Formats: sequence, structure tokens, C-alpha cells
Amino acid sequence: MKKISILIISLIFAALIPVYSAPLTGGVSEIGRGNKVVDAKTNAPISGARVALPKEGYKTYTDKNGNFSLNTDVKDDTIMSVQKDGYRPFSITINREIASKPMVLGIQKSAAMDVVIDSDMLHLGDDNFSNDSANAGEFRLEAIGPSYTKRFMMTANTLAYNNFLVIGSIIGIDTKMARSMRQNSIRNSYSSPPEVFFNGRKIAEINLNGDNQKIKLPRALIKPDQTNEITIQTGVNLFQRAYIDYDDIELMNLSIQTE
Ligand SMILES: [Ca+2]
Ligand SMILES: [Ca+2]
Repeated sequence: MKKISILIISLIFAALIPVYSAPLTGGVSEIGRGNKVVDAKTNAPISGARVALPKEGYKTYTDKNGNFSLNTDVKDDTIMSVQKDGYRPFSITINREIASKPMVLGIQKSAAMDVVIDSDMLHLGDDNFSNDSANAGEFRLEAIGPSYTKRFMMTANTLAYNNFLVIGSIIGIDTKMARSMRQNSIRNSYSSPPEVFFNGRKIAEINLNGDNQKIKLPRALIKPDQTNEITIQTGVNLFQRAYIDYDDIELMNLSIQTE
């Protein structure tokens, strides 16, 4: 009995030693440190901004000097978002290389006529994708299907300006152009581009992944002081004939901005 308890105690100590010794030998990683959120116009630090990596289920807030650390592992491309009351939703696609250097993120004050359509991360597609797809390793949210539709109001005075649908960030597009830009490593296939519809008319195709993509809303299609509708439809794998394989993509921060 005594031998058994000694054995158990030794096993507990053996299990604890690596845990305690890790910080002594490994030190504190500098990756993800030295980051800051500032006002894009004044460069003033912004405290209490919410910084998130939605797919990693990670969030943190900036301190009183606008500083924040990313205490999580970043591998492939992933979307980082910054939210703060009174400012436009901000997002940027980062990866390990980008996260390993200090990031200074300038966010813009929101304008009176801005319409935030969606600030959540959306996954379009069918949850069926190759490991070679753009950002395949990062998908965690379940797909909501091949398309996303949202209705929103636009006031009559927007007609005096240029209005844009702004997509904060988009990843996972596997078009021929995305492949030629080395945004994925698929060799044998590609997909048609995601399509954007405004009030039922196609207004754009999105061929590349990236941040802050702006699509002009044709003035003639705007319904002033009424409900307007935006639809984003993901593409299909053009080399899969046996069944429909929608291109799995993720996007974040949809808004209407006026200039
Ligand atoms: Ca798919
Ligand atoms: Ca994809």
C-alpha cells in the first residue's frame, strides 16, 4: 500500500514538473505583443476597443493607452476585428507573419449615414472543402448556406452621394484569379466568383480575398426611403460535375458607406 502511494505521488510530481519548468525554459513569447488601436485621423490611442479573432473564439480589449496583446496562436490567414462605439467596424486579415510584428490599427469615426448591415462573421458554402482551399484550416463556423440576404433602409438624402457596399474582410475565395495570385494551393480546380446583388440586380463579382472591398451601389437601383436588399451568393466549384460544391468562404463587417 505504501509503495503504491509513493508511486502515485511520484507520478503526480512527474506530471507537474514539465508544467512548472515550461515558463522557466521557454520564457514569454513576444509574438502578438506591442499592438495598438488608434483613431485613424488624430492618431489618439483608443481604450476599451474590442479586438477579436472570431474563428479562434478569441477576444480582448485595448488598455487605457490603446495597447493590446494577442495571447493566442495564429496560423493561416484569419480575420481580426476591432469594434468600438462611435467607430466604423474594422477588420483585417492577419496570419502568423503579420501577427509576429507590432500592429498599429487606425479605425475611423462612423459617419451619420453609415448603415451597418452585419458585424458578425458569416460562412457561406456547404462545409465541404479541400484542405488546399484558401484558409481551409481555419473554418470553424458552420455554413449558413450558399447565399446571404439582408434588407435595410436607405434615406432619400443618400441619393446626393456615392454609396458603397463595403465588405470589411473576405477569405476563402477559390477563383481562378485567387489561385493565380497564390491565395490558395489548389491545383486541379477553381470556382466561379461570389456574386453581389442589389435589389435583385447583379452589381459585382468578387474574385479576390482581401480587406475593405468597396462595391458602388448604382444610384438608379437605390429605393429612397424604402427597404433595400443586398444578396451575396458564393461561387461553385467549376470542376465538380457530380454534385454542386459551393465555394466555402467567410466574410465579416458588411456596411453601406457614403462618400
Ligand atoms: Ca464547398
Ligand atoms: Ca473556399
